[in-house]
Order: sequence, then structure tokens, then C-alpha cells
Amino acid sequence: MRYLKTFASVAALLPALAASSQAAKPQTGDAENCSTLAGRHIGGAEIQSATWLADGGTVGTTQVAQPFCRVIGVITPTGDSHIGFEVWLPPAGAWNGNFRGEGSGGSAGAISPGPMRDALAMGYATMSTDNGHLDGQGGGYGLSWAYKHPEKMIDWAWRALHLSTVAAKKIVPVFYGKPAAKNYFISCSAGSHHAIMEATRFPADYDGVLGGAAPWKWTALMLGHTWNSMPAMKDPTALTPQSVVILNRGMVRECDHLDGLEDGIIADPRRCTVDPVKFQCSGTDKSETGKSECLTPVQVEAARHIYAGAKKSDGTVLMPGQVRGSELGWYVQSGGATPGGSSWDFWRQAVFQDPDFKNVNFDFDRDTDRALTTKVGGHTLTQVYDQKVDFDRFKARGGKFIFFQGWADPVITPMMDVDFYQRVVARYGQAATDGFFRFFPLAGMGHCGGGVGFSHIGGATGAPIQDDAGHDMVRALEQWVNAGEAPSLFIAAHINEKKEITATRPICRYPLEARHLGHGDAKEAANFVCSVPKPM
Ligand SMILES: [Ca+2]
Repeated sequence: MRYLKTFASVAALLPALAASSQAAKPQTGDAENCSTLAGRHIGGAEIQSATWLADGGTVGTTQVAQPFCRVIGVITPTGDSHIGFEVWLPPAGAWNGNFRGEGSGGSAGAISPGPMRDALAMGYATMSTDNGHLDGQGGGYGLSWAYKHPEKMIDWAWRALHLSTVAAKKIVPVFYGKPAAKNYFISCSAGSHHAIMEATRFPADYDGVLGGAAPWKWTALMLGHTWNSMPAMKDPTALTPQSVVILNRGMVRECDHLDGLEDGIIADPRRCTVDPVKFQCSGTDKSETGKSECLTPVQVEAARHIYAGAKKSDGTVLMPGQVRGSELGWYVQSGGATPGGSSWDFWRQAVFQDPDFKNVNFDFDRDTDRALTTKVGGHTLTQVYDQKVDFDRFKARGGKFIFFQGWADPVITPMMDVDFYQRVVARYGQAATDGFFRFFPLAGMGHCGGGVGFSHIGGATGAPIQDDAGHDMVRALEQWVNAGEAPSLFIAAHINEKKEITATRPICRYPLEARHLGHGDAKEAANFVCSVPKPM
């Protein structure tokens, strides 16, 4: 089988995707059916507005080309709750008969119009929630909304998405006269925290779930982010825009070949265990601005600390370390003015309820125990935020889960998701796991997409290079749910800044990995096979 030898650009493929759903003209009655939703109470929600947009419209900065009914609702399960959500309904004649919920990112308090637009273009009725708070500050990282609002923390952790899903699924039949045939959830990052919450706690909500870079144990992720940012909080020279580039170049130079192919990508970073001291300056070349690329002793120690992962002083592992090959994103994630991503505000605003607490003073023995036993609305932080590996009910009712992760993710270490997958296999056995839960790690991909490696297999990873189940995880999920045909590989692509496809590569089902045949162009997916990796 040959794959995609020549591509003009991904952008050229997109109009074809959109055209099929645009072809159906709005039927008489769509506008009326939409307007009658306004003011009603449906599925536990109050519908604040319902507007028929015959020519599409612009939501935030997202332009929507299709006509749709824009429903805005609110749910208030507690006196402290205000869960905002939107449901977008395509015309009855363009509806594919299914419903799709969209995940969010970070601790974001906003609906996600981009994924909703994409779902609408595929014919879905779609929903996105603000997770129970509005917060446009900090790029989704600000948590001032959590201070003195424990019920809002519970809303964010699991309640908002569940209740928004329940309400949206009740709105669908009011508009179309029948419920959705199948229900899907599409997500990455924090959205996949919610994806796992849904599949494990509320398995009837969704038939098919796509989740990636999943922080399945949110408290561990926050501990890890604080751990990773500790060197830069103590000494700003420990992590700089230059030092992470030097570190990354060194690791790629040392480890690229370990996967059997020198292509600039560390395909599985578990093979790479190089001590960063190898790149430390010596002799007269003492700084990163010196003649050769090298690291200061402080930068070497910072790198060792971040690769090692968060631990207590007795060696108890709190969070796996970052992998070699992920360094380019470290400065943004763990350095700069607000290091530590979502963890920057998490301890002071949400957990300790002490706005004066400084992360640089976080004690991984004392403060870890104090945090994990903190009560949130009568439950411990762990009970509210962390997941159990229990898909029993989801699996029993035929649910399907496609799980993916970038091997070069600088935000959520891929080792967290490998750990999760291994726990699923330990609970159900390999054969039963393959029947409902499949894992696809992407060589060289960053956080949810991008990076030096391969992505563009749908969802957050970017538009696929072909609209079919062999290239798009969303299409594969539909096929798995509807026809029982499980995905075994995807053809991913690297796409450059000019939107040109520079290489394709199979993304194999874990634990298989793509191996070059030893002949033929290594930029062509057709010259690879999925095979059992050599022992590491
Ligand atoms: Ca390589």
C-alpha cells in the first residue's frame, strides 16, 4: 500500500471536508425550532438564548461558515455554581445524526468555538462548556476563581462537563425530534482529564472518546509542574530560552540513531538516558554565549532534576520525569514569569486557600501530604481531582476509547500516559484492552500537536491529510463505535510552516512502533512497518 506521495497542502484538502456538509440546505423549520428553545428549562439547564444563524457567524475569533442554531445555557447545581455551556446545532438536513462534546485546555473557563466549528463542519450537533467559571486571564492557567469556591473546583474537576453533556443531549431531540444515535467526546490535555472522568464515572454519557496527553492524576501533574519549575524559580539562569535549545540539540545528536533511523527524531525517548553533564561547559568556555554550545553546572543540575521527576525525599515517586527530546518547550512551561503552567496558581488559590503561598517554598514531603488530604467540599483533593482506572461500565456498554500522546510532549510527560495505559492493561489484560482502549503515541509530537515529529491525525493533533479512518482518529472512532472495526495504525504527517507535507509516517498501536524497511525513502509512510520494538 502506497501512501500519499505528493501533497499540495493540507489547506487544499479542507474545502472538500467542509463542502459535503454545506451542501445540505437549511430546511424550513430550523429557525423556528431554534427560537422555541430560548427561555426553556431542559435537562437541568436554563436556556438563556437560542439564535438561528442562517449565514453562520463569528464566535470569539472563530468564523463559522455553516448555518446553525446557537444555544447558550447555564446550569447551577449548587449555590456557588455557574456552569455556562453552548450547543451548536446544524440544520436538520445537514445533521449527521450524532452528538459530540468538545474538551477544553488548561484550567480554561471558556467554551471552545474552534473544535465546535470543526464538529459542525462534520455534521455533528456539538457542545462545549466553560467548566463552571469564566477566566480569560493567564491563558487558562489563572485560578483566582477557585479561591473560596470549593464547589467551583468540583464543577471544574468533573461536574460541569457531565451536567453540560446531560443537558446538551436532552436539547438535541427537542430540536431534531429524535436523540443522537451516537455520542462522542473529542479532547486533549485537560480535556482528556475530563474525558477519563466521563468514561469512568458517567459511562453512559459517551459511546466513543478521543483523549490525548491525558493528566489522569491531576494532583500528580500539579506536583510535577511545580517540581519542574523549581530550578528556574530558585535561579532564573537554570532554564533559559538558549539552554533548552542547547540541551535539545545535544540529546537529539546523541539519541536520534537509537531508534534505528537518523531523522532528527527521538522516536521512543525511553531509549535515551544520556546524562546532561555531557553538554556542560569545560575549560575556558564557561557560558552558553561562549563559542561552543554548552551548559552551565546550574543548567545541568536543572535538567537532571526535570528528567528525574518529582519525588519525596524517601524516593516515593510523585510524578514521572520529562523525557529527552521534549526540552524545546521547557522554558515556556517551567521558566519565565509564571513557571509551572496550571500549578502556578493551583496550590495558593485552589488548594491551600492562601494567596501568599509561594511555589518556590513548596516542600515535597510536608506540602504534598498537606495538599492531597485537603478537603474540597467535603472530599479530599485526591477524591475530587484524580481518576481510578475503572472502565468496567464503559467497557460493558460497548464504549470505545482512542488514547494518544506525543513522545516529545514538554507539558505532560508521555510517561504519565504510558503508565495509565499499562494500568488499563493490568486491569483488563491485553486482549480485552484492545477491544475497547487503544493507545497511539506519536514520534516527536509535542503537547497535543506540533513538534519536530509527526501529527495531523485529527482532533487536537491537526487536520488529517485524508478524511478517512486510516488518517483521522475522529473517523476511526466513528468506525469503531458504529462498525466495530478497531484502528490499528494512522498515517501521520509532518507539516512545515508553509503548510507543506514534508514526510509521512505510520503511527502504530502501542507497544508496536514504526520501523523503516531499510530501503526506500524514510519520508514515506509506505516504507515503514509496525513491528515489535527491540528490547531497550
Ligand atoms: Ca531517530
